[in-house]
Amino acid sequence: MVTAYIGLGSNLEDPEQQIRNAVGALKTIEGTVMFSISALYYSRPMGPQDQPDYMNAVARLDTSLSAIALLDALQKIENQAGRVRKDNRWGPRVLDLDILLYDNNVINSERLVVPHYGLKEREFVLIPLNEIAPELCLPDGDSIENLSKNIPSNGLKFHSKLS
Ligand code: PH2
Ligand code: MG
Ligand code: MG
Repeated sequence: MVTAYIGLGSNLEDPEQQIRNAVGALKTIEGTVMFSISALYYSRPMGPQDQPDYMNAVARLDTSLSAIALLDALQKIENQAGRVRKDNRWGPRVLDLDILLYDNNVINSERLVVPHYGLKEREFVLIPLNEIAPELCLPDGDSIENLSKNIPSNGLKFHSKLS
């Protein structure tokens, strides 16, 4: 089994419900158990500002799937939520499920880059990740606790617990 951390995000079509539905869907991925899930957090959009605020969370999955098989499963859940893939980098989306970490693996393939390239700069990833895995270190040795302590605040707000 591998431990993977997944970033969840939504800013369209009832984001809180989207994240709750996605959590339910993550639990049904074959060969995978959800070990933990952070609280829900509101965050201001990173990127274009003319889009709604986001709801974000981070989940820990323990999985026997390869990284690419896990990516396929996550994209299937995004598609089932009605996600339309267009060329809108950092634009609004119904559901975004990103592989943040896959054990200590470093992956640089065309479809998948792990650790997620934005992990260290994103308050809406580091704070929920630190909530569920404060002892975690990245493959390069940086500690999540230190990174989350030092991340500039961009108004991330606790919304509610999920379970
Ligand atoms: N995701 C994006 C772009 N901007 N901003 C916030 N606050 N949260 C996100 O999850 C997010 C974003 C594209 O994936
Ligand atoms: Mg993303
Ligand atoms: Mg994504």
